[in-house]
Amino acid sequence: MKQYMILGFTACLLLAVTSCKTGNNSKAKDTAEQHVIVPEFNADSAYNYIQAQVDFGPRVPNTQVHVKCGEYLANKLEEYGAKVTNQYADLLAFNGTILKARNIIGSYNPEHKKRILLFAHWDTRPWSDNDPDKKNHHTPVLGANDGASGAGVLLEVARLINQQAPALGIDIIFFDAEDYGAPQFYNGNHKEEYWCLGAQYWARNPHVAGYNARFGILLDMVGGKNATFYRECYSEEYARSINKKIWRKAEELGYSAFFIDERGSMITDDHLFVNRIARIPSIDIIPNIVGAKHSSFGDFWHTVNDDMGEIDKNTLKAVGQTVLAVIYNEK
Ligand code: AHN
Ligand code: ZN
Repeated sequence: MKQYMILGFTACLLLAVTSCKTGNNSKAKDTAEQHVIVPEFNADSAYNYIQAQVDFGPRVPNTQVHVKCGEYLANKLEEYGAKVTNQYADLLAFNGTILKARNIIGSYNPEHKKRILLFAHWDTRPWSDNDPDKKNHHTPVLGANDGASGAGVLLEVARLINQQAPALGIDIIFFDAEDYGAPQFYNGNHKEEYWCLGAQYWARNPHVAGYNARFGILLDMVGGKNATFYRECYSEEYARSINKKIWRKAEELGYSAFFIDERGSMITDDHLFVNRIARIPSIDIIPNIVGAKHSSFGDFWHTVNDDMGEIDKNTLKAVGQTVLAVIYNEK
């Protein structure tokens, strides 16, 4: 009897200790969840990655400059500890041209089942066909904002992930041949599907069989002066909760002047094909400039003025820091 009493007492004590321990643990976990350490996005660093791409010249597919810049981007991802996969493909453009395309994929923690996909296009447009001056229409776009900005911000994200890993696996994809859609001066038949050729190729042929991610974020033209980002409408259709997460985080961080929590327009962009073909809920951070004269993306768009003068470090910081905060807060 006495033995049983001692046994019972010990069991209670053990239970008390165990439950007490659990209590402490979950409290510690709660606190940890509230105070995830998010790295500081360095806008000077992102700016330099943009400058480096622009310094090559226009990154138009089937040119030497394009090949060289592709090497630069892949090497940087590798330098920052990503497992790099190059996807080479011959893609058919609207006019019958075969584009020697290269999607560049950098994976962090590739074995992890829970993943986030971050992407941007890295090619630039062969024509400044939205330039107010017709004589510029056949000049390639330099693409400081339209091309280099997204890749520049993501290279900075890569540098930071290499220093401190987030809880989830991350894939950074630089898509090629986004900006080879038929120019405004083209009179032949063409379809919307001639934009975003690299993303379409990857969505049909992911670098890992059966690839999936919790969500995707596309960064397109994220470096402009006085940029405002509205919730893009395909993103709302396919991934409203991700839009919500990002715009809420931006507000929390004090970036409401950049991230306007209202619906914008519907843009055919790389994320549309990642949503429709790869079925990964993905959103597009893309400018919507109210009152711009020549384009809702801003008056630099597809003109000879898309140069470093268009880039503002404050915009890079707002976008980069928001994206970082979102990915480091995923569990
Ligand atoms: C269209 O204009 C149909 N889509 C915009 C996609 C784009 C072009 N992003 C950058 N350049
Ligand atoms: Zn473009």
